[in-house]
Amino acid sequence: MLKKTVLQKFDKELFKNSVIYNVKTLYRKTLEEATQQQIFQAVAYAIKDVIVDNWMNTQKEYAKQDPKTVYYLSMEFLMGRALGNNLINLQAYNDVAEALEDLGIDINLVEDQEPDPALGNGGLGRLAACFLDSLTTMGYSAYGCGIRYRYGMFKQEIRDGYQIEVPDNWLADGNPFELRRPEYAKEVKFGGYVNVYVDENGRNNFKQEGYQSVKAIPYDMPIVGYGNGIVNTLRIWDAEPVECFQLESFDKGDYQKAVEQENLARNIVEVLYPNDNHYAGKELRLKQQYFFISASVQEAVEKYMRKHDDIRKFHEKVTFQLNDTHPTVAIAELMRILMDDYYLTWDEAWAVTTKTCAYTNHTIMAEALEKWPIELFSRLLPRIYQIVEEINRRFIAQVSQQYPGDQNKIAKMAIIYDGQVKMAHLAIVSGYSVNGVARLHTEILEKQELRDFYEMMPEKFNNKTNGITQRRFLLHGNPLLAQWVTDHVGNDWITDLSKISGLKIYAEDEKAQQEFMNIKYQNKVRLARYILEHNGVEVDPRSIFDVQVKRLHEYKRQLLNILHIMYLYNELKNNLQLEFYPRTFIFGAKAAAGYRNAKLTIKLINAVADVVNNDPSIGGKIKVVFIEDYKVSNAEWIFAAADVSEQISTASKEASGTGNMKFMLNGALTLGTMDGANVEIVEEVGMENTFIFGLSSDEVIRFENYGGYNPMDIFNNDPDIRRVLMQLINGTFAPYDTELFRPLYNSLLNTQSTSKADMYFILKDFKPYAEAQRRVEAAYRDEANWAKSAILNVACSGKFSSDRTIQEYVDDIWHLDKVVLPKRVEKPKAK
Ligand code: 7GP
Repeated sequence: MLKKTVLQKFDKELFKNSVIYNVKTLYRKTLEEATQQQIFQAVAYAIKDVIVDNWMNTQKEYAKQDPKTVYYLSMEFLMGRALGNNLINLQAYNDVAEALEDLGIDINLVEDQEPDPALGNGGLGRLAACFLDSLTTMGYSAYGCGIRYRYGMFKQEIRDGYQIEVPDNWLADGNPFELRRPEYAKEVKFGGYVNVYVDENGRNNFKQEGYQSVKAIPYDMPIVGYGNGIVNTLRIWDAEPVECFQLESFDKGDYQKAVEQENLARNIVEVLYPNDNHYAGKELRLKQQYFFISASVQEAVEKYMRKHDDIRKFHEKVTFQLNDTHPTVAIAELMRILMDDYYLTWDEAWAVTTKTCAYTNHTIMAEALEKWPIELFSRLLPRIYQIVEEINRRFIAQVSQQYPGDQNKIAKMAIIYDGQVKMAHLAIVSGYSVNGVARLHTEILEKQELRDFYEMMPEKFNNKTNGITQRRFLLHGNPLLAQWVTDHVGNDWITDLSKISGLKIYAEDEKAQQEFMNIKYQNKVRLARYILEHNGVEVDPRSIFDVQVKRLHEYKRQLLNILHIMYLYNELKNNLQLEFYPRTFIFGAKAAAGYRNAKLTIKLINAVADVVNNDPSIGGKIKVVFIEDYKVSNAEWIFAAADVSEQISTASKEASGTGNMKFMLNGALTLGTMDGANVEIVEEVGMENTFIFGLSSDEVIRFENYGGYNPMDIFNNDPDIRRVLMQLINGTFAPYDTELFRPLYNSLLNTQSTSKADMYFILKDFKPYAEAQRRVEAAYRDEANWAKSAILNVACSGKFSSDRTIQEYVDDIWHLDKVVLPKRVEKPKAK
């Protein structure tokens, strides 16, 4: 590649030459001959060249300053496309766009060639990606550690209204931004048994024998900080067989083992489990967890020991953040390495481990709690299991001492109980911090879900309300609004979102209101074009864009939304003269492949869309659109175009939500329940600039504790609701199969043997929701007032930057050192 780099002063000609050069050396083509994909690759390599310089420089500076480092351990990193984001953070987006234009290339088309690295399901994985952006922009030393899945989150196609899962071969054209680092490969061992040998010093040596192993190979992806020259690393591990298949093994009688090892390596990183907020208990999933954790922890320890000599002080330079319980085996793996490889005593190893590991909880949904059967856990990870048993034994002794004679405490708090290893308990007992992701969520953890632990160790508990990066979700996703914000308050908001509050004084300014609404309109036109291209549905950008995009889950209540649309349609049909402001209801959601009711809800949305969109009698007043394959890249456009943000989960169930914040930042008004971070959004922007409805979390929890409520009472007494429910089973939306939606009907009304009727209080909240929707319509008719509220939403979104969240993690949990790169002096050029 070309030698001279650094975009600090962007050299347009150099960049153009670099692209042309890359197309030539990579593909033996000229720009005119190259495909769009090849041009994307050439541009990406030109940018990578710049990034790598900054990357090396950053790592050199880290080596010098030796700052404390956080390892963010996560099964998921939902990064989204890198090219545009990297250009934004290099402050080179406009320059590069211009340079490409000179070459006759549209930067949007180039960006559109990049597959979304979808190594995550939803909120938890996207949060990890936002955190890496903030950590780097704020100058903290950080590694993201995860898995390089060959297949990320499946691509969703809608055929005949049904979701079809298509494999996401995101690496098909190669990933130009990554670097393979075979020199840091690690061996990870599975199975076998543990033998104890007494060594010459009289110490017990534990050795895992008869195991199978896999070689973990790291691939590094650069994380570019905004405007500061800092580049951190996302390290994702690929698996390879320890040795190539050798005929030799056959002779040794190890043929079977060689085949098995080869298969293990092939399978382990094959695919991301597509479950959000749900635990499936698959053996391969536990293998994935230990695979990337063992490799990451080994590397963290080795890296530390390359510069320090006392492993007992590991925690002074390193901290591990466990992104939910998925990486919790890190606790036992660190204990193992400290004791078995560095000969620390149990107490010494425990002292280090309990000051290194911290745990974030992301859900209270019971079905998401990880509990591994002992049989499986101990067979796969024999040495790790021994260590967990010992942690458990000591912890139980402690509980018995603190609560003498209270067997119930032990039953509720033990790490190993009922034949299962409870990962959340292990994380809480062995870590120094336990945090929830929004104030309400943390309160529920303390008072309900984790109450016993909170009572025993209150000092560990803390809240860290989630956040999002404004660099991707405003600066990149909504350039028009970003420019408008900058025109009014300057550009400090890009790295300090609290500055966006300067917009407040424009909320009542007529000119500002018009400009704002005009930008929103243009973004709606952009989305309408996308919808026409991808869905073949025409939508009117002058209608209210009412949007619910997130994973499909019963607790998120997309069903409430679509039932309400059915109700509105009935109202309109009853009275075609009804005053009705045209509305476009937009959905986007993937359902876990095995989640029947979720998939059926997608079908229902599409079935309703079919009828409503094609009924000329309602004059296009209601449109329903299901956007196929909701993902980070189209999300950026969707948030920018939304008027109404649907955040309608059953109160107490959504730990935080982060989409709610992205909508707010883009000036959509929240229609929601008092759940998760919605509570804090309302607190920031004021109730009057939101539409809040429904049961409170206390009310929901009270109902749950008293065995639910009876939805039949509502069904019997409310003809509107009854009509909508009957339409689920009388063929209104499925004339060819009247029974199609019966399972949804049953979930609301029938006390099936397995679950309670209407567990998520959809019928209970239905009328309050409809009433809130009427308020939305009335408010939208008053355009000036709507614009005021929308501007205030943008202006009050400062709290929800992930920069704020990260600073709180740093101050209260991690205690990292801030790194500042020395100003680089441009050397005078020799003549
Ligand atoms: C999600 C929560 O559902 C969401 O409310 C929150 O904003 C997000 O984490 C980030 O904290 N949880 C998951 O995605 C998930 O799978 C189970 O949690 C482990």
